[in-house]
Order: sequence, then C-alpha cells, then structure tokens
Amino acid sequence: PPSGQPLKTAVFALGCFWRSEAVFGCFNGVVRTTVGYAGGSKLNPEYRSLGDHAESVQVEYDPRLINFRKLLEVFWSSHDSRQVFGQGPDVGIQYRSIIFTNGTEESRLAAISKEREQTKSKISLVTTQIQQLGTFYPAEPEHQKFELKRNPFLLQLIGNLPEEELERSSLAAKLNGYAAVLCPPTIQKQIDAKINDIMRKGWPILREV
Ligand code: MHO
Repeated sequence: PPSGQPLKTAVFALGCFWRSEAVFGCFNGVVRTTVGYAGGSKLNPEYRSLGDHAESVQVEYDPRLINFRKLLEVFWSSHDSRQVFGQGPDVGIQYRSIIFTNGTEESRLAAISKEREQTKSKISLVTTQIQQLGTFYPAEPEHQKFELKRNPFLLQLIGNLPEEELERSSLAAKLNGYAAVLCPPTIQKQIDAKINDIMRKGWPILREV
C-alpha cells in the first residue's frame, strides 16, 4: 500500500501453520503473512521444541481493504474449531484453535463470532480460545510460504525471489494459498486466468495477481 497507510496485524492459530498461512494469504488486503509460535509461555520456541505455544499465522492487512470481521469469517470457515488437539494427522496442543486479540473491540468481535459458531454446532463444544496477544515468535525460514516453496513452477514465475523478499511479498502470500488450493474457488480461478495470460504472452514473470 502507499506509504503512510498503517497496516494492522492479526494472529490466529488453527492447526498446522503451513495451511493457516495459505488460507489467509489468498485475500485482497492481506499484505503479508508470517508463520510462527504464539499463545504459550516458553521463551524462544522452535519447531521441534515449541513448548506450550500453538502454530500460528500473523496476518498483516490493509484495513481499507479487509477487516478483522472478515478475517474472523475466514478463520471459522477454515478449520474444525471443535477439535481440541487439531485435526487429521496433526494432533497435540500445538494445533489448538486460538483467536489472538489486540484491544477490547477485537475481543468483543471474537467473542460474538465464537457464540455464533457455538450456536451452529449444536452438540459439540467449540474449543477455540480467545487470548490477548503476547509475543509472536516467527518460525524458521523453511516453514514460511511452505506451500509455495513446494511449487518450483510458481517460484520461477515470480522470479525466484530471495528468502527475505519471499517472506515480505503479498504476491507470494497469495500464491502460497493458490499453490495449496486453499483459496476460495473464485480467487483460484482468477489466479489461473492470470497465469494462463502470462504464459500465453511468453513474458514469464508474474508481478501481481
Ligand atoms: N503432518 C504435518 C505437520 C506439519 S505442520 C507444520 C507434516 O507433514 O509434518 O505441523
């Protein structure tokens, strides 16, 4: 965004962070995504010893284009919040579901959204915790944009950016979601169309989608 427009930051935990990062990266207005550890007390957690932290994603967004409410919608629709210890093969408190909040307005919106979710889920308990955000510890580089890094074609298409640029890039955040096929179908299709267009023109560097 143009300089001077302050970005806002939100952090969520919703299972394996490779997937969490991909889910949020898809949306216009999400400027940067970073995976990391939050929600616990252990100092300087690492992937193999994250202590009581949960795998989390930090979402930096432009509040003129997307808001906390919309991010909450994405959060609830992207995982099963009734699973205490994550889902599928990913089991353990590192995969628990948490909405991190910054201030009373976000806490209020988070609480309302949780109640709504609980009403929908008649029998099972929604296990999502709502916590004031403490320290967010960014994870090791190999976990950043993990889904995109598994796709050499897409990496090449955006010009094989060095690690630091890949971590900062909005385009990389979006393509990371696209690579995992975790964007909403309309967004997947838009990106497909852009990529086809670029390929047809024989101009192999994609600058935006
Ligand atoms: N089952 C996943 C967990 C990764 S996620 C970053 C795996 O392939 O190791 O926890």
